[in-house]
Amino acid sequence: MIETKPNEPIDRSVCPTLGHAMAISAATIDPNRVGGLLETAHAMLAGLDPASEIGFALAMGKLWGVHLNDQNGMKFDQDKSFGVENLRTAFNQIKVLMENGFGNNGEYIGLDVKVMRTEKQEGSYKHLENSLKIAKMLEAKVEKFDYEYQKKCVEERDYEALEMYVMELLMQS
Ligand SMILES: [Mn+2]
Repeated sequence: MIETKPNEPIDRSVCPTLGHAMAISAATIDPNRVGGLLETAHAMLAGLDPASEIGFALAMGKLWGVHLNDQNGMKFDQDKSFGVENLRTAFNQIKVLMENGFGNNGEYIGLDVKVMRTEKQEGSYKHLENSLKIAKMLEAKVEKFDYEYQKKCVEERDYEALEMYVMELLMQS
């Protein structure tokens, strides 16, 4: 299982995206034994949308693991709490995972998050609690998502209405 990453262990990588992982898989003697693991921040550091990476690998039958977290721009690999920087992207990741029944066959989702350096000792597990809480809140949002309305918006090419629907879904309690 290849966890793709564009920037480490040195400042460039031969396997930065899930597309690269698929290519390496195809070149092995037993491609069935090779799959990918997508980490949110790693996709963002490659300039990609993590939800699209997840969807791509799912379509290829190659998404074997997921590490959810968040990332503020093109900096070091921050491993921030899931959803705290890019809420809609976090929603899109949960949405595509749920739509494809990820986990139904024993696949797992990890929270690859780390405590902020200056957090006091007593708060040093909050990043885990917060990430799980946000993931569950976004699951509830996906369960409320109106797919019929999405279909109607796409048919009518009313993409602004669809954008606003998603934003209102996320911002309303
Ligand atoms: Mn990871």
